[in-house]
Amino acid sequence: MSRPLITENQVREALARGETAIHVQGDPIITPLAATALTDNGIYIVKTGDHGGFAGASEGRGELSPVSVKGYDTKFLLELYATMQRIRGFETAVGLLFKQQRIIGFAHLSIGQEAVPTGVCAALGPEDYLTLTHRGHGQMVARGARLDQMMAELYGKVTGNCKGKGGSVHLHDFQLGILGANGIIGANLVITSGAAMSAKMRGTKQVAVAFFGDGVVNQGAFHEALNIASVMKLPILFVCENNQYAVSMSERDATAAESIAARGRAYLMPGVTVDGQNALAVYETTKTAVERARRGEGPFLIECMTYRSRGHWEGETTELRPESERKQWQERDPIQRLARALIAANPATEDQLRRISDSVRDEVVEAVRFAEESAYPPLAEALRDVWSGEIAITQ
Ligand SMILES: Cc1ncc(C[n+]2csc(CCOP(=O)(O)OP(=O)(O)O)c2C)c(N)n1
Ligand SMILES: [Mg+2]
Repeated sequence: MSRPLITENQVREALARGETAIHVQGDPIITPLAATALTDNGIYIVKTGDHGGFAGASEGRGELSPVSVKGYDTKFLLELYATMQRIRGFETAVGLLFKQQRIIGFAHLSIGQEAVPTGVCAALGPEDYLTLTHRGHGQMVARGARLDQMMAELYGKVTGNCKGKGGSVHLHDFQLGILGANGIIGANLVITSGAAMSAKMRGTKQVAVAFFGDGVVNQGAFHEALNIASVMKLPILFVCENNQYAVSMSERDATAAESIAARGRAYLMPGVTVDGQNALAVYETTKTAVERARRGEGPFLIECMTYRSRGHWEGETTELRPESERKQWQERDPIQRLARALIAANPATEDQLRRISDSVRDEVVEAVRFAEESAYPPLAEALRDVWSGEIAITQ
């Protein structure tokens, strides 16, 4: 097959149509003038063959895929819907409680990104491992963690996951295989490689999943983790929640790559971009990646295109992202998209969906009550379970 040619004219035409990518089949020849125009205007070349072939994969970055509920069990679909609502309900409450200073410290919310952890966790088995980011509430909830324990941790109460001493960025649940959220971005990737290596050595068929943000992919830890995973064919899934910003730095301005998925392919593993506002697309790709890893065929990188609707952290007062962009992504709300598909194809009624949201609201209210009524850890416990020498504490 002859290689496609990309000329400067094609780039100008794509630009005039307001497109951000040119799709080609195979490996293109790019003329020097076209190369300059691509770089100057931030237009990507997307090789369709690279992305195709995997369930759920989308052709370009930021493009929506149809939310098609046909062929799925209704119970499964309603579970996905309930999980996304549970994440949204929990985090909406956290945002309010933060404003009221009931919760202090840091809280990074993932409102708008719920389809990613929901789709990923639906494809995992109970024995699998996960490591989470600083924006990890959704990942905890999607895995089935207790809302009351999480809320208590955010309140700094003794009934929390870290006995009130870790807060939002140190959530974990070993019984659910959640090896921990991590405040050091990128650090969880190498920990996940270790977990996957252990599973491989023990022959357990477990898979380890590392969630990470787009802000991680230019760090050494990212490259170390991908390289060793590929060299040793580790059963690991690298799941990028590409919400397009690291604090206020746009991913396009920070990363010299056609896509983050391409970084996976550079390390000789499949790298696929998925519509991260579609829980079913995320689920399908994850399922393929999990099956492949369990067969011993090694790692997989899934780049989920999404957007956070809040600031980097609660308490951030500036908003540097364009209003039009925020509005565009609000219209791609993953919960609304699934709700519309469920109602249109008829496996659920509006009433049924409302009952689910009501019951989630009750769960969140109960979690807040639990946290409010729990005690703070006693002073004598302050240095227990933490990295410290023996120091006597006096009141
Ligand atoms: C090693 C390290 N460098 C810098 C920081 C400060 N920091 C915290 S979150 C963040 C941005 C992370 O962006 P991204 O990975 O895209 O995740 P997102 O916040 O968008 O979910 C930075 C730079 C950190 N926690 N760790
Ligand atoms: Mg980000």
